[in-house]
This record gives sequence, structure tokens and C-alpha cells, in this order.
Amino acid sequence: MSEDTGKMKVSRRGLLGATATGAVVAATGFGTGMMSGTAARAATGAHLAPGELDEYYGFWSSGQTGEMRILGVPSMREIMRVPVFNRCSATGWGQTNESLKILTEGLTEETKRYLATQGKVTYDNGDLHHPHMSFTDGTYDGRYLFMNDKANTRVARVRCDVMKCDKIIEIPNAHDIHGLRPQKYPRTGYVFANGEHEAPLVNDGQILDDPSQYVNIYTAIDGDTMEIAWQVMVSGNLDNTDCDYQGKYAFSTSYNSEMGMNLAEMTENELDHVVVFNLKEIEAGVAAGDYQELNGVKVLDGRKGSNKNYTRYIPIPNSPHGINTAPDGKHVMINGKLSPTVSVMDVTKLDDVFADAIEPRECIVAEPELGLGPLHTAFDGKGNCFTTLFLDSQVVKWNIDKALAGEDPIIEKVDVAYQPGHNSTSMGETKEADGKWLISMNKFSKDRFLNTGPLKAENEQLIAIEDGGMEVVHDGPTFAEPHDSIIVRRDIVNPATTWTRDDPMWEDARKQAEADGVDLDWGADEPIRDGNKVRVYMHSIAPNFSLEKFTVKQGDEVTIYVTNMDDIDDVTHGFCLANYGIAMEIGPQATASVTFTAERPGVHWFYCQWFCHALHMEMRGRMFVEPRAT
Ligand code: K7E
Ligand code: CUA
Repeated sequence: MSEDTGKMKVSRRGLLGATATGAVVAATGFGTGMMSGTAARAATGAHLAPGELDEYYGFWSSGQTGEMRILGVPSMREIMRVPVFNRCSATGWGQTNESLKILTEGLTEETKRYLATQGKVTYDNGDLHHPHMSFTDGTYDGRYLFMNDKANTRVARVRCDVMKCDKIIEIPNAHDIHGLRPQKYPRTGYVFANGEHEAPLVNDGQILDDPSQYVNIYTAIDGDTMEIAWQVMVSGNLDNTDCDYQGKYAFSTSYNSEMGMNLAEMTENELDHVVVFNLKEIEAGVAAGDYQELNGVKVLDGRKGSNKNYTRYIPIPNSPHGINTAPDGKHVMINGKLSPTVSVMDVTKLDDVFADAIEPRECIVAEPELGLGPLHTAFDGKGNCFTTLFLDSQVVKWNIDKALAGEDPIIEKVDVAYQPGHNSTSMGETKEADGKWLISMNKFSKDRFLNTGPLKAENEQLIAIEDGGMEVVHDGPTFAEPHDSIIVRRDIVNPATTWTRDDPMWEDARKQAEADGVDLDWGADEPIRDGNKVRVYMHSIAPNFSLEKFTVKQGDEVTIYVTNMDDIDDVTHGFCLANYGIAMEIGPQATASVTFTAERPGVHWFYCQWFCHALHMEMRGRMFVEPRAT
């Protein structure tokens, strides 16, 4: 499928010369005609001069890399990587005590037991698909970003004030968290997350081949405490999720209503469904005690035929994937994937569906045919939608009112390179959608960049939509695999430039220093010994560590605390202990700590590995390890 598109693209580029942007523009007959790529970018404001700041923050997932990324839009410059489910050599994420606490404290006992058998305390990998910001009153509020890990069934939160992950929880009972969205109204509130794969509810090795005993789990997490509020058992698996602008309903697509265990079984039915969750009824059910407690979580029964008012199943063709609520607060786009259609659900009809006053399908008020492989839809806030067509390698712009009137709603199609998954528009998943920029996140780059061997980058394309057309103005290569992104007005995001000394991130270090009678800010001149446990406290001010050397004994369990007492914008220090495999980042006014066993005797240099000063190379010291007496 992608082969043909690839070839077509190559020959078109060959015909029209090197300006790929011009080729797309000319081929679609829209935009600024045969302008060169640079001229087109300048005309639409996508090109920023050196030193100019972007108008928007882009928050990107990274799929199987497991981190979150921050880009500038419209420049598409990658500005920062925030480690979350992965390990990071530069920052020590997964190695510092502070990050290990976040990576381990939310795991279930069963997972901890399993990991211990592998000699680990946490997972090394993650699969981060969906980053979304917290909402207040239908728009982003700049507090948190939430994201899922499909690989190991986790949900994480990133604090927007410092752009660091502060919570990761594993979701018990569910399998492989995929869809994730925060509640839009009145605020977040709930973070909705659905397990993708169904499994026996008590999955202890007794049941394999009896799908009637398999369930799937929809989870609501309290975004403030990161504790699980409730779970609902459903029939079929769950794919993506979203919610309304009224605070009444959440909904998930399901691509396997058959509860099939293999491909043939899973795609047998022409109709799958969307499950709608009635938040008020579910909360009433929790209050009334209508749940079973499983692994410490309240689990309600919302399966088909359970005769409860917690859920309704809306038939949708066929294996629907993305689900996106329009900024009009009324319509929800359900992307058909194997069906060339998008089903438009009217949320104002859901009360009647739950009252059984209308048939579930009657809330579907339009079902326009758009092209092959519709996966995700974004919005311009002016009544138009942009739907990715995976098989057609296109993004289609279409009008909601026309679809509702039963007319052909398609306004324009633009070729993207190649095979788009998610797309996103500036502020497009909020009531403040502003219709300026559209990003198409494409699964293949093929010939768009210099060849890097068998493994190639993916490609993100920036499309200018403000003038009503669709002009591809930028290609951006990207490493595995940004599924999803959000584009947030920069005035909403206001990170601090330094940490504050009372930050909860190093609460444990603060308590330990207090117990040791040490001032955590300035450290101690000598290591604190406590049996074979040794604690070394030091501070850093460019270009010095407060300790030029310290001595421990072979076999000691050593914890090193470094507090960065520089309070200047952008003066981050590092602590890297050579040949001990130890490295961490310490931001201005932060404390970080790391624990290891001093099993290598001799002199070992530690140095600052984050460039900080003209004398950065000189920022170093020695750990002396006295050999064990033989
Ligand atoms: Cu469509 Cu995981 Cu959001 Cu990928 S999902 S494309
Ligand atoms: Cu401190 Cu480099």
C-alpha cells in the first residue's frame, strides 16, 4: 500500500524539481502555487529566524522510546526530551533515588515480585502513545501532562512547572493501557485510561480458551492524587477514549466486539462499537457499593447484558480507532479504520440513549464516507475536521454541518508522506481550537530524508490551515514513534527556570539529611557512616563540587547527595562517577541522589557532565575506595 504512494511521490518530485512543498501545493491546487519551500514557509509564518520563539508548545509522545518530547510549533524544533517510562543516560532517570522512587512506588506487588525474579526493580521499557494536558473548564490549564504506557500498563504524570515526571502508577486488573484522555469539564478531575487487551478478570493461569470469562477494563484515575477512582468491566476490547465538554460521559472505541482471539475472529463483524460511560451513574454505583474490590480497586460491571446504567454500546462500523470530541462541545468523531467512514455522535442524545428513549444507533447523526483508513480527527474550531487516512496517505478536510445535512462534506484532501496516524491542530482538543496549524504524524518517511540504513525516521508534517487551505510547509524527521501530539498556546505553559529548595521531589533526601544532622543545601565535610551505609552530602556551585575528595570502604553502600546551589537560569550540573556507571543531572536549586555499592577499590574521579562554566572540565573530584581487609 505504501509502495505505490512512495513511487508516486518520487516521480512527482522528479517532475517538479526539488521543492517538495511546491509539488504538494501544485498537485492539490491549493495554497500559494509554485512558491519555493522557504518562501512558502516565510509566507505562512512557519519559518522562525534564529532567536525567535515559537507561538506554541508541542507535547509529543515517543511510542516505544518511552519518553515525552517538547517541540516548538510552528518551527518544529525539538526543544526537550522528558524521560518517563524509559531510562536516560543524560539525566540519570531510572538511576537516581528520586526517579527510582517514582518508577517503583506505583507498581503492584505482583509486578514487583516478577521484576525481582529478573533482578530488576522497575521496567526498562515503555510505549508512550498519548500525552494530554489537564483541563479546566474545557481548555488546557498548564498544570500537568498525563500519558499512557501500553507496554507495561502504566499511566504517568508530568508536572508542567518543572517539566519532569512526578508520578507513575500501574493500573491493576487492566491489560496494556492504550487510550488516555483527561476530563475536560469541570476540570481534570478524572484521567480516563483504557486497557486494550482483554484477559480473564482473575488472571492466575486457570483460564485460557474461554473468552466468555475475558473482560476488558476502563479506568478512571484521580488526576490530583494519581489514585484509581474506579474501574468498569466491559465487553470487547478498548482502543481509544475521549470525553464530553459537559462532564457527563466518557467513551471508548472497541475494535473487537467479537471478543475474538485471532485476526479472523476479531474482524468478523461488520459492526463493532463505542462504549459510552455514564459518569454520574458510575459514581452512584460506587457510592451504593455496587462493585467488587479487586487488587484494591473498585470494579463495576458494565458488560453487555449486565442491565446496569453504567454503559451503553453504540454499534459503529468497523473496528473504529480514534475518537475525538469536537470543540463545538456536541459532536464526537469516531474514526472507522476498516470502514471508510467517520461516525458523528451527538452527545446531547446520550441522555435519551441511557433512558432507553431512543435506540443506541440514533445518537449517530452522520456517517460521511471520507476515504480509506480513517484513524484520527482534529479540528479547526470553525466547524471543520481534519481526518487522517492511513491507507490513502492523505489528510481530508471536511465540514461538520455539511455532513449533518447529508451533503458531501469533503472540502479538500492533501497528500502526506506517508501513512498518517494521529494528527493534531493548535488547541484543537479544547474549546479554544484556533485553526492555525495542523500536524500530520506519519508512520513512514521513506525517501523524504537522507537514507539512514534499514531503520528510518518517521515524518511529521506541518500544515498551515489558517487561511482556509491546507499547505504542507514543513517535514520533520522523528525517532520512534510519536503517535500523538498536542499543540498548546505558549501563554498557558509557564515553567519555572529554577527549582525551589522545598520541592517535594527530594523529600526523602531532606528527611535523611535532617536525621543525619546535615544541612542538605550545603552538605557535610565528611561522609556520614551508619554501619556499612555511607552518605556523602555535597553541593555544587560552578565550577566546583564542595568536596574535592571523600573516602569510603570497599563494600560500603554509598549514597551521594548533590545539591546544586547555583540559582542562575540554565546552570545545570551533573555528577558522573567514572567506571561506576553513575550519572545524574542536578538542575539549578535541585538535589539529586544516587546509591551504589563501592566494589572497586582505588581512586575514582567524579566529574560534572553537564556543561556549566568555562572551567566545566575542571569541575571534578575523587572518590577513594579503601580495599577490603583480606
Ligand atoms: Cu492511533 Cu496508540 Cu493513538 Cu498510534 S494510536 S496511530
Ligand atoms: Cu558543572 Cu559542568
